[in-house]
Amino acid sequence: IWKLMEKYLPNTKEAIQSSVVNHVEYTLAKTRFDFTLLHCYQAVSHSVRDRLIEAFNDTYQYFNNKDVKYVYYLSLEYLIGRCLQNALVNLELEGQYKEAMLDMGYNLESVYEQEVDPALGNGGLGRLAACFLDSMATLNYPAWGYGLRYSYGIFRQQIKDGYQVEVPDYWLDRGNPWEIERLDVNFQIKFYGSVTKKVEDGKERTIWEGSEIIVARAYDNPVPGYNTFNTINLRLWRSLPSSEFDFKSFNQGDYFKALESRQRAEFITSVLYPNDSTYAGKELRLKQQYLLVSATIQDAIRRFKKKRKEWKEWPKYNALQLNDTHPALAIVELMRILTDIEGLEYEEAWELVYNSFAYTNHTILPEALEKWGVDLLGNLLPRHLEIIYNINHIFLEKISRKYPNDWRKLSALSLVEEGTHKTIRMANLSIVGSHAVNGVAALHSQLLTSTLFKDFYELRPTKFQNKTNGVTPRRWIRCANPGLSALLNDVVGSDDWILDMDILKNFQKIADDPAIQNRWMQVKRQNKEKLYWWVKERCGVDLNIDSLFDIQVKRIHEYKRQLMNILYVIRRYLDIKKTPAEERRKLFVPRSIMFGGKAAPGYITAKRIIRLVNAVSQKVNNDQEIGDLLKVVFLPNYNVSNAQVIIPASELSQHISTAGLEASGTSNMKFVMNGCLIIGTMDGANVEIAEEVGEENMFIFGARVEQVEEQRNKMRNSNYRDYFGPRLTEVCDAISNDLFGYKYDLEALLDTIRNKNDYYILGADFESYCEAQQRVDNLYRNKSEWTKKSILNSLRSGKFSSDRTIRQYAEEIWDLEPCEIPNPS
Ligand code: DL6
Repeated sequence: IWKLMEKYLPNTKEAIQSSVVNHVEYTLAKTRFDFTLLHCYQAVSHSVRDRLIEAFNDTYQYFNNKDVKYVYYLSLEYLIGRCLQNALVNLELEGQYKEAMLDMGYNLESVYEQEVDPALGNGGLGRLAACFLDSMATLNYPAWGYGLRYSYGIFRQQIKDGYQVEVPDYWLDRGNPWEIERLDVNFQIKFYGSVTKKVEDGKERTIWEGSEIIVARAYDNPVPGYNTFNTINLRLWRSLPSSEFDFKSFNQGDYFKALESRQRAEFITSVLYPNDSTYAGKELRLKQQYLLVSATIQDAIRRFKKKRKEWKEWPKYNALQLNDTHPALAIVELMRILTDIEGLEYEEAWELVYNSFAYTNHTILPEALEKWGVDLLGNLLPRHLEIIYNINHIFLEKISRKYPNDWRKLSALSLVEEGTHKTIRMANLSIVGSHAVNGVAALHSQLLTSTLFKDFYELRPTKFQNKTNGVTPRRWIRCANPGLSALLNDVVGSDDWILDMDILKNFQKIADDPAIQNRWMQVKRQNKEKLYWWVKERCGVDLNIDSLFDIQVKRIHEYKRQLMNILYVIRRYLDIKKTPAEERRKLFVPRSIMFGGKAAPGYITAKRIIRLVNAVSQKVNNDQEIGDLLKVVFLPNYNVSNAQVIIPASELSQHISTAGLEASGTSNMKFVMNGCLIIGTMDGANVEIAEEVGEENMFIFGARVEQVEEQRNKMRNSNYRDYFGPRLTEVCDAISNDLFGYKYDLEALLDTIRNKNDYYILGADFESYCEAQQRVDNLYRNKSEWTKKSILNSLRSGKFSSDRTIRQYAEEIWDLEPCEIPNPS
């Protein structure tokens, strides 16, 4: 690829160095004789961005010439992580930059460390969107990502006195060398106001006059594909005041009032809502959603109009994917523009909308299902509410013709939830307005059609699909784990696996080869050393590198059951203490158990779980008797760049949600690719991981989906001491007896599982979890067997590349063809 690029910017060592130095001088206005590491990072990034821009401009020019169909991926969240290394890897220029920088006295790794982690997402959903963009670019699909440029991303987590403290993440304070502000790409966004009807030429027209008008401005972020010249765009919108904004107050001399309303406009994209799996219900959030949706639809329409095609060709040229229901108003916005502004008939417009939209569901947790109050929606977007009512009316008429007098069905399918507080069900709107609906793992998709969306499924079964998630091997192996990457290159004889992870399956016999096993263990050890220093520096804990690195990193949530993990840690601690000193090393494998993840700021129980982990950590790590047999650490501020250090170093990885509640999980896939063994329940994508790598290479435990309700009933009908059994009860008693302090918080935490209230069935699964943990210890003693399984996990993880997922979306939902731009030379 860099050969191809030479026709553009040359990539010799000297050319790279001179482009970096030029940026130091001309972009940063620093002298070449005196600049800091941060300046160096900024100059290197600008130099790489120059190369991206060449590809980026050519890509869209080419797409345009080829008259392609585009997919528009709409997401309120993108957890893209650091850009520099990823761009260099995808451009295949990392080696050249490394050499060029070394020659100038800079270690490229330290330059990477200067980049702040753009964290414009909460967790799995946002990171999935970022992996998808990488795959869309790599597979040459004509795609656009659309999102919001929040000034503040997900908060930075600090741990003070064992509690989570949230610190604002103003990620732009050192500028952002990757983005391109498009001063010429601005769209007006309206809010509030009133709707009137007018008859023109014998035809009724609806006019919505918004009373607050702001502007959405585009910020483009090039996304390079790997092993291709194609570079696509992630376009993020920022809210700004419109030029005529509060012109009146300004003219009347009320300068401050005018400025105040300007600030109100800027406020819309200022902060990402930090909730994962709960819906916010706030007007500002609805404004964010509508801003994304309206600007994106206007942009897509502008692009389509340049083609000078008839409206009926819209679906032939446009696929719009809704990343959950957050951007679902796009359905309504397109209907509004087509009918109110472009003058299409309702049925005609609906056909175009229906055939272009598709919707991905990411959760069945009831608290995450978006429902907007009609009062709020009707006030902010009065015309949209009218259109929703209209869609619902026409839809329900069809339903009542098909199922006369079936009131239950009618009420379940309706877009409107009646009650004292009437709401609009965004999932129902998304389903009705889309030609395809998918879940994100086989089990999840099956649960959607048999429970949450059952009535919709019965109505039109062919609409429902599964698209099991995936993750990009570029970031999660090639960037995060260079040691493993080099090893896989040697095993395969090339780096072809980066684009075709399935070929790794052909090399399974190496799992038994002692020489490979040794190298494999060396790579893992190097990664463990890196994490060792990370932990020492940030947490002040000295880990034993030879201990088993056992890690659970993900958002803190009751259904993910970090609580079960820490209760088991206590169980282990008590057991070690009960064992005579001379027996301990025979019975227990030394373990370093690490937790990481953010709790939503208002989620008290999640915050208490963090408190408990830190309380246990304090007690256990300072217990001289225990030494290095058990260490417990809370890893602060889990984010993408930290994940790139943590995941490759992990040996055991915990994915232990209550069966049926984790839609898919994606970190499970990253861990498996990096040769970690999973201890997990049969939930989400774990089920398919077990199919691929073999159950014998994982530690599966716990109730299956169909047993969960039965377990809940058992709890309701018994005393918790009987239901928990003596081992878990003893753990709870130890906490209650103040072994770890913080009694008030911890008692309240225990109450979430005692008192007939163990919704996430920790009590029911605890014993089988302990047994699975025993199997872990037994296997870890046999280094060769453990390593063999680690190798097999990695070599059999091909299905979980996001390239496979994106191909399926393109072929089975978007009807999209790849379009690779030719060799520029
Ligand atoms: O599909 C990506 C990711 C799944 O892997 C997780 O299992 C699921 O919890 C997560 N869902 C969310 C909830 N968002 N909403 N709505 O982040 O999606």
